[in-house]
Amino acid sequence: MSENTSVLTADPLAIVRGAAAMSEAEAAEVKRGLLEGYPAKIARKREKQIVVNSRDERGYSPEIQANTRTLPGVITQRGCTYAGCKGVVVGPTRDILQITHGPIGCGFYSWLTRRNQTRAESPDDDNFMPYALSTDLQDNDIVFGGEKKLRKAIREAYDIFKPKAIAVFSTCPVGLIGDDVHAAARDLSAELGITVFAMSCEGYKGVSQSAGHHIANNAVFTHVVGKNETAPEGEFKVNMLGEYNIGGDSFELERIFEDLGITLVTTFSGNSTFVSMGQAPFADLDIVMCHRSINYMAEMLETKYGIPWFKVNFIGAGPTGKSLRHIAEYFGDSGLSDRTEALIERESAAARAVLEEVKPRLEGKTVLMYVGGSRAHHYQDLFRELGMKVLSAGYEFAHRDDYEGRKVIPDIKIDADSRNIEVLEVSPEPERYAPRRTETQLATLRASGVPVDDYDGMMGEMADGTLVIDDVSHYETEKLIELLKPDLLCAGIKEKYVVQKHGIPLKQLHSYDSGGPYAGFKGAVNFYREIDRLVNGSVWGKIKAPWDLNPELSGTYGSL
Ligand code: CFM
Repeated sequence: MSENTSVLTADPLAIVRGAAAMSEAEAAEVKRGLLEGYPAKIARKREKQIVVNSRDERGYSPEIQANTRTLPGVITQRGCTYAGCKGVVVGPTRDILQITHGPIGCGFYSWLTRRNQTRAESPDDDNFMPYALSTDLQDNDIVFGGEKKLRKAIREAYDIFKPKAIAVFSTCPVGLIGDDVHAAARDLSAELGITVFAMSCEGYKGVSQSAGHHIANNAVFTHVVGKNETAPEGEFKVNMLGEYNIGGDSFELERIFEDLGITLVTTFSGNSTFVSMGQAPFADLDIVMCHRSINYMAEMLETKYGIPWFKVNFIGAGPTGKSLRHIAEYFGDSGLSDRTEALIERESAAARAVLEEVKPRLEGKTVLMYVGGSRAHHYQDLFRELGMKVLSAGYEFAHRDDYEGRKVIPDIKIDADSRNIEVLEVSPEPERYAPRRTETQLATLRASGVPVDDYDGMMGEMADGTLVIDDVSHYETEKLIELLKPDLLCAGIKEKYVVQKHGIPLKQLHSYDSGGPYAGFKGAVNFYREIDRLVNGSVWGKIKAPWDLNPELSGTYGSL
């Protein structure tokens, strides 16, 4: 069966991955085209980060270089460590009051820009998400120190909001001037009688936002997880890790879990609270959506409390069904399994009906996807459902394991930049450690295809001949458009308008533009319709790029 099998003869939601639209030789030609515009030194480095996928008989992909510094002068789409810590992992939790210790710009630009939604449940349920609190450091503070100002800010914030917890985020200058944010947090925690914790997540701390994820995982695990002793009710208790409720994705998944009788103890951290994260050790299973940002938490929860985890993907109707079946299999309850099958059948029918309508208009169209650290993978099956071909995909800041699978973790070289980020020493907690499944039970689950404690990475699921690109640069994006002439590009706001000026639609897979949810069955239907509208819109052929109308400025490299 090929990927292009008609909707009339095969189930479009069956997960069948077919051949690539390019041969390996054609992909290698594109790679050469990308590198030839660079000075030799830069081309040598980029060469290791641009890989033609070609799996061996075990399904192993070639090695890709990832999580290394972007070269000076290359325009990257990456973000900073503060962004990964504040904006991504801790940010979506509505009842932790968050203070940015730094100049006002860092707080301002992380203020409601990620579309992570939340829903307070009652008038007593704190929701601080609309606020942006900053110490607004000035030149004077940089010279004489900002710690006093931070202490004052924490007290003032407490007096106004009376929160249960306060988190403090360090920006670049804080690390440079040496403010002891942790001492301030400790003292204020004792003084105010609430949880106050600080993170040394200065923007430059790592090579990208990925370092900020790790720092946030450590802080939340240390200061929040396990701090709420009230056990949640429920038969099938699950934590969902790495789902941040962009465009309402978590709301859609919460609806499905509720329908199935699955208790979501907490999410890290879409639509989450300090209160629910504190209950995480009561769950019997951790499901991991975004491996890159939260795999540290999954491992620590397993080591300390004995909760197994596995990777899920709720993007696409097929993957959603598969992930739900894995959860049902883990719990091994016939009632839950029956409810799961009934829900899949019901909701897949609606997805198939929409596919029958839109697929003939999209079949065979091509897409390039360069997103973050997990979505470039998650969206591939959704495009396959539409009959579209992913020619090339890549992450901005993922690590080799997100590309090649966790099996390569022992081979990853730890460089100075990674050594900068603390790895917490975690051991089983004597009172609370209880392995939820025996080794034999876990082995049985693995044998039936549940990826317990594992993630296979993006490349293993991509066809041979697809071009995998780490930390794609602005120059390369334009060159890829010239060489591959895709029908659609998926990336973020930094790329959006340049790509559209080329007459090619761009769907933002970070913020979802103004759309979503795209997770779950209903989300998949939203995405099918959105992509149909975008790709088949008549406006694109009418666009004339400004650089086609006016001569462009040209320049040469000063040195090679
Ligand atoms: Fe995980 Fe994310 Fe992503 Fe990410 Fe992000 Fe995001 Fe992303 Mo933008 S946590 S790695 S740091 S799935 S903000 S919700 S869309 S780059 S692919």
